[in-house]
Amino acid sequence: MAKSPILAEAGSRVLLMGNEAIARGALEAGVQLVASYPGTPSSEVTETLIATAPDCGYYVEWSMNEKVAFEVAAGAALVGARSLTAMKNAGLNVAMDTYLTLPYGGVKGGFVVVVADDPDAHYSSTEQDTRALAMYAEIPCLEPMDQQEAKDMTKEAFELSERLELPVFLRSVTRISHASGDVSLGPVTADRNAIAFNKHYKLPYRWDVYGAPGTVHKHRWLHAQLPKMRSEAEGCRFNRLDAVKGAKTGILTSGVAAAYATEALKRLGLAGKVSVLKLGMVFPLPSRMMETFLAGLETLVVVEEGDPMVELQAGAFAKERNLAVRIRGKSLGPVFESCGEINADIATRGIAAALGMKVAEDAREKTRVEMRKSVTPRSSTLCAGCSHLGSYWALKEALKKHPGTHIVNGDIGCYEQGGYGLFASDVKANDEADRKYRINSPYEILDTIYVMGSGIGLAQGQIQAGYAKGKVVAVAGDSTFIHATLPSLVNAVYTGADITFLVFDNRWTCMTGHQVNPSTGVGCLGGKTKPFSIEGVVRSMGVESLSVASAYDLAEAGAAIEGALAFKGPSVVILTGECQLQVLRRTKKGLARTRVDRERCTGCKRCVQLGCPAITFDTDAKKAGIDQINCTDCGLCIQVCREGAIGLGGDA
Ligand SMILES: Cc1ncc(C[n+]2csc(CCOP(=O)(O)OP(=O)(O)O)c2C)c(N)n1
Repeated sequence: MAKSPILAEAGSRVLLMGNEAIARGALEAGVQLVASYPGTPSSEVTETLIATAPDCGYYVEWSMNEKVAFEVAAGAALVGARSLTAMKNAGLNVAMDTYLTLPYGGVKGGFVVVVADDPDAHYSSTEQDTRALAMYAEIPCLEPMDQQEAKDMTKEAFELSERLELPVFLRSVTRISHASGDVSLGPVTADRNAIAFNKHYKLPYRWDVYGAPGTVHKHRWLHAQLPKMRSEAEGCRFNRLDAVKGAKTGILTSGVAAAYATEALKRLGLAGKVSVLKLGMVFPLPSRMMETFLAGLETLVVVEEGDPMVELQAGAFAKERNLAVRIRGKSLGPVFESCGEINADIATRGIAAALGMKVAEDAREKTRVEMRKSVTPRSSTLCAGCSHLGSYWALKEALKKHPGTHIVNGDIGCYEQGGYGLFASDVKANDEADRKYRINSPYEILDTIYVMGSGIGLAQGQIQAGYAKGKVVAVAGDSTFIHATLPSLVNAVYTGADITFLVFDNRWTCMTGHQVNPSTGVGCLGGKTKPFSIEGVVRSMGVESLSVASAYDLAEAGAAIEGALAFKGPSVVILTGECQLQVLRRTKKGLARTRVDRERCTGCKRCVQLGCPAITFDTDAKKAGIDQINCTDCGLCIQVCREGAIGLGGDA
């Protein structure tokens, strides 16, 4: 098999996805340890480094959550190793406690924290801009404008981290991480930092935030690094000033937005006519460069992806120096929307608006609108034969047996699609009378969804506040169970909360691309791991009502859920059923055998309500059907049909 392009020779130019480019940068830097938790759009950084680990020889793991990952990587840096952790925007929130404290003592080996933000929330619960959190932690923040910079910055981030003895933050975004571009490669080093430990390395009790001379002293040490960081920013080759003599207009831009701004200036005929400062290090700002850039400017347009982080820093900078420049961006004299992501069109319109220029109507926008009309609107669905379909069916049937308005608290994973709501236009918002339990679609069963692990905590608050008009339920997948629900489950047992918690155990971290976790029983480099039992963990926490049922056996799953709902106190049901995509990959099964007997089918659509995308419906003949390519023969629709019209009739 051809060697991965990630391992191509130094000097070659290869097409890499941004996340692969980041991984290559880490290889060129001689990374020694990688610990991450998956999260779109960051996962391929670590997936790539898992694939190259056997060739390049370093330690890599999928950790149980981002806090653990951060700590594993930080621990390695304390003993001198070059280490990297990668996570999505929300992942940083989970790591926050250690993340904000570690800089007080800094690091010895280079430590790079890669965070992939998701402006426009393509795959996330929020659009949060984590650059502000680099500033908050008082560590340097790098932001690549393309895949080449993603590679180069990652490599140099390790060196910067060692010069400053601080973690270095590398902020990517979806359009860098998941887009591909040409990248010229440098050499992959075989050099490795020596591993050693010195309790008083350069400072007394260096790695003990409480150690003498105390926490404030360590904070002071961190502040003392700021001038060094500033001088690094000044010399940073990713900060580029193209000053135009006598220009009254300046464009301040960073990261992927710099690529959009460059395109916008071309479209507006402004290239070479306005001064441009492109930042690759967005915290701290390069003061001298900023002074040179801003001198004589009347208008400054800030083009950036995310919050007005550079803009507000520039505003404070100009104010401090009494500069008369008028700043236009997302906050000060806004010319850009403050939410959603930007692109070259938006950058063009924003710059034009700031400068009072007219932009010709974008023909592509018209085409886009036309194209959208010809696309059938669809919500995303769970996969054909997904075990979550069985779990949701069993849950809704069990809940139907109890009167009242039940609350089903969702969580994050493939099963969050249980709250995607197919028919939002039918819903009368805020109309209490219309708040009926929409039980017919598995895509409308969840009432709350926020972040990983939040469902089981919310459920406890609802019940402890006295909610008594229905049952209170929470659901979470196996990876989410391990990542973020354990303390909450202990809490429920401790307080005796009358909630039912369903664990949808499909053995993989599916939503983010089938990464392994302890319930998979396989390590990230292959090979069996110690058996991990969700059941054993739940039992050890003191949960008295605990059952395990197959999500593919609707009678068994239904009975288990009914038993749990009837129990007074915290109850847990583990619904098992391996992800069918993984089963299919292993078994390489051909066409499905499940068939609908059209004679028997009454067209009642009960099978359609299962929500499986392999079930079709002929609206003229009023008969259900099975898409044999998609169907996995999971058997759920066979159990759902009351007419006995579906069975394993076809040829294998
Ligand atoms: C803090 C945080 N980290 C990572 C993610 C990315 N993410 C979304 S769902 C998920 C886990 C999904 O696995 P599991 O709970 O087993 O459910 P499945 O998708 O397999 O049904 C992850 C890691 C996230 N949304 N938030």
